[in-house]
Amino acid sequence: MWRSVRPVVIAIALAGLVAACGSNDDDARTESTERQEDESSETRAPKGDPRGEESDETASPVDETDGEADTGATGTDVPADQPPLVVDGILVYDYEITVINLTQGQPLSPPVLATHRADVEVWKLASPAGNGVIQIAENGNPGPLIAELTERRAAGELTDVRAGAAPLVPPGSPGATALGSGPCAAGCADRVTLRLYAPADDPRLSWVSMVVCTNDGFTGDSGIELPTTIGEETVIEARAYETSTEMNTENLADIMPPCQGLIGVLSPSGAPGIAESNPALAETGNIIPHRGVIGGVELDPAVHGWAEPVSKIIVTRVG
Ligand SMILES: [Ca+2]
Ligand SMILES: [Ca+2]
Repeated sequence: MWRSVRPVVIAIALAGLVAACGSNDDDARTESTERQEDESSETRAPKGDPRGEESDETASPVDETDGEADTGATGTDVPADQPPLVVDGILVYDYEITVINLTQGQPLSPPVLATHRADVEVWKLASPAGNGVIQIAENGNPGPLIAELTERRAAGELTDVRAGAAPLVPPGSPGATALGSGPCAAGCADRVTLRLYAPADDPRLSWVSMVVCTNDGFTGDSGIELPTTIGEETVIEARAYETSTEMNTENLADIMPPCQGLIGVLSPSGAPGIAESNPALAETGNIIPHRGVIGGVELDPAVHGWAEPVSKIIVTRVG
């Protein structure tokens, strides 16, 4: 059900996802990148978007001496004389970003991405996580973070906000094949490609995705630099972290339900799992490198464990 980038829909859909094991929602599958592009375009850059209905003739004047948007077009089909992209009065670059799950036994929740300037922060290692990041790390729920980032974007703090629509699952896992119902009814992929604008002046990306078969694990990047050369493919790997807000019980009863079906390891007790924070399991701490799956309870290090990195993104500036 992680199929729309619209926050409200996602929040509602996630609740449905929990119960989706028994549903017959034929439409609940990972849709194509094309569909994600179509749907997500509703939420982005409504004004002055050169790719939108308004032409770039409405764009603000650009300091050509500082801009790189119309230069350096080597090894790409972007014309060298392409006009600068200006969104909401800011010179931007256009990026294609593919997020890939590198694990063998962990689904990743639909990733949430935001682009921004270097002085903006979405999350930070060794600092407490905000509620939006916590809701992803504990419950795989992207809605609160999308809402938070969308609000910050409206205030001019962020340049673009995008989200995947389905879990990213290891190739060959049950989630990658037809499950008949749930978020991967027709099979999920290990990757998703999204398009984002980023500020041309020191473009940065932050993103977050839950490592689903954990208590409060996630992967992503915080304020990484994006490449500025058009057409050049850049690969950036990411490790697993935890928000230190939920104890690592490694009990499937405490872990969000899609974990079991997507990976194919069911709770011995038949517990469905839970996609809400449990106060009894709360802990207080900072974002730290994830301590990994220890084993001895219900998560199996041989199945759910991982080697770092757990994810990577492939970034290409396309305009
Ligand atoms: Ca949890
Ligand atoms: Ca923890």
